[in-house]
Amino acid sequence: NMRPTQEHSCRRLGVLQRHLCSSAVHASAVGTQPTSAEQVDVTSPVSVAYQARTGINSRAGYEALYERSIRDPAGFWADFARQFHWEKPWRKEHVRYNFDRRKGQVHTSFFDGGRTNICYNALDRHIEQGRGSQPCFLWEGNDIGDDRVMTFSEARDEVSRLANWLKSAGIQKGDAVAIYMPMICELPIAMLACARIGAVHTVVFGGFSAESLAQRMADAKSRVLITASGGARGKKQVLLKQIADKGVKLAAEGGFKVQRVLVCEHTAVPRSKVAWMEGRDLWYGDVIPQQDKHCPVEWVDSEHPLFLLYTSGSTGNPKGVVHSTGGFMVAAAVSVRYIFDLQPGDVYWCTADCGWVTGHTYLAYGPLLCGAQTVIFDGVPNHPTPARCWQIVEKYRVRQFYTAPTLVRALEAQDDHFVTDHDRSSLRILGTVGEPINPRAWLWFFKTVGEGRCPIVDTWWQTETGTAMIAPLPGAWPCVPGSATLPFFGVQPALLDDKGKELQGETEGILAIKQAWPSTIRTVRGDHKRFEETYFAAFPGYYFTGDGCKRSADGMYTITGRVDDVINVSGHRVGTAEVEAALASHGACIEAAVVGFDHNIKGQGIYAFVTLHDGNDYSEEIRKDLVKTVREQIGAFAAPDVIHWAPGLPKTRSGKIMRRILRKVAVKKDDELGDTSTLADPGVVQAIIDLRGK
Ligand code: 6R9
Repeated sequence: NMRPTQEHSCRRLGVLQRHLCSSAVHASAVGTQPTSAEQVDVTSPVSVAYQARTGINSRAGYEALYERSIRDPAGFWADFARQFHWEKPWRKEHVRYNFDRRKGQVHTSFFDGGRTNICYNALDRHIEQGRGSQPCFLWEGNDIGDDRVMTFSEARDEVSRLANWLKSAGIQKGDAVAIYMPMICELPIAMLACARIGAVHTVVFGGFSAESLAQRMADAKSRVLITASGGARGKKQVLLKQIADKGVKLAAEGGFKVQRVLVCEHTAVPRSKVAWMEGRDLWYGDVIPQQDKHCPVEWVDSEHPLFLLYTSGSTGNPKGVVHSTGGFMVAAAVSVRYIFDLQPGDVYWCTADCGWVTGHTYLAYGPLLCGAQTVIFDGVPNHPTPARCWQIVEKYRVRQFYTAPTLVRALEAQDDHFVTDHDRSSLRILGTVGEPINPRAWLWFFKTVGEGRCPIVDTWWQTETGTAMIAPLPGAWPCVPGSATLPFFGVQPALLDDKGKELQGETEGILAIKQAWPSTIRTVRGDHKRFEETYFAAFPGYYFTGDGCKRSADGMYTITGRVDDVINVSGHRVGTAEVEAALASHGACIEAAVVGFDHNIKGQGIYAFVTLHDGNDYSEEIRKDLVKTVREQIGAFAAPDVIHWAPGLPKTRSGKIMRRILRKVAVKKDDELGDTSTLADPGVVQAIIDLRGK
């Protein structure tokens, strides 16, 4: 029973919060129940400093602002946009959107008519305001003692040199540039260099395979690739350039030529170890320092694309999600300011890799736009010991720490002394993203890491939404384990039944969004039709999220997980179709069906049922080879945890695989298979069960 903690925090926070805490007791009693069996009845304190700074000190205070953001989005967002530099102002009625396909093309635009540059606003603006000598990047390498600090001025100089080189390599406004790098300062620098000249960056996570890289470069048509010699992950070396070379070769075989590869030397992999193609490859260290450190800013329309980021859905190849400049800029800054109470100069650490959307919005752009110091960690949380994260928190005196539930669970599994040996008194706000957080992990994060002092902001959002959509405001109401609580400004959630009827009050349904927010996905690169079909066809008039969600009687939202065939592995989205396609590309495999299952650390794991061609042995060797194929085609994080041999797959008479049955077989719930009479061959289920563990 966790009541004492709650009362304790109420006592510490005084009269005003006593009122808030009692309403939280109410909230957790009637709604926002943890989804898992572990019932945890605790709420975190609200932040008094936050209340003083934002003037929002209650749910009512939030509601007043929220209502305006829904009623008058143009006026609401304009008030925030004014803190940035706009070369040309936006029109008064700058918000336009259509989410209803029946009324014409789906589209969104914010700050229509305005011209700006996000790199200028993230760097130059601070320098002009006298903050040039303040740090913006705090880089922490894989090995202890390997670190680097960069100021806003130094970052702008480096960004400008790289931007000048990109121009000399023929990159123009609107061109795509692929970035495939470890977590070094040059990664956000490369993103900003693209933005400076109006080029569109497409960062490919360093854990993706050569095939995935090739596919993305070809789809984006990026003639230039920025990469590194390699990287270090704990004791392991990653030969990034070698993978990149293969990616460039595969793209060429598919008909797309990458013309220039700019390679940063990473200490983990020295130059001498890197294969080289003269004329195509260039060392960053040879060419960038020669460039002019002044590069004029390219002013772009608010709707000019800022970046492309590929993400997995339930079908087909990954989609290139397109985000635009102005709306993304304003929403990134406002959300990190209000959800993380981020102030200029704050030391803020988001553990995400820049290869994922969280790294874009909340490691790079958001904190820089707010003038904060953003920690860039190039290592792994358990190297040299599981204390590494807390050493970093202590070393830099981190104020906000934002991570994924999977990392919380992995560190929770270690002895607590790894945490408590280090001073965490600098921490003010903790955050999670990427997947539902189970109440037990939440509680450990809250009590052991945050010493019961720090609100935990559980932020729900997606690559497509660009910025956080449902998240607590840490000064307005207490956080509740496992719940993202209330929608951020401008976000109007709706819970639908499977026919698209909007459900009211306390309920559970499919989460959809009713009106455009500034960082709405604008399109899918090269395929607007697919964009409309994926996100706006299921329920006309709504953006379809793919997530299930509950709403409590007092309006709090709790995400319950995907309702489509997307598996969330350690917060990484993996499409079942992609893994199935990779398995089926193996010569021995006829067919595969992939489902997710609950996994202690990763949240979900990947469970694959595989049928082999006649004449192939169901052997350990083929099993290993199949896993290798997935690693090679997608990346190590998508490798199946289990391969279960299946002489046939359970299909309906129309040939549809019944994953419902396979999900039960995967977790050994053979008595919960339900109705199997519609299967073309009901006998196949027992045959699969008989092969479990074989
Ligand atoms: C930002 C990001 C999006 C999917 C999303 C949902 C899951 C994200 C969550 C969460 C529960 C949270 N998700 N945040 N589920 N609680 N706080 O993760 O983007 O990689 O596109 O994944 O992740 O299922 O639909 P992305």
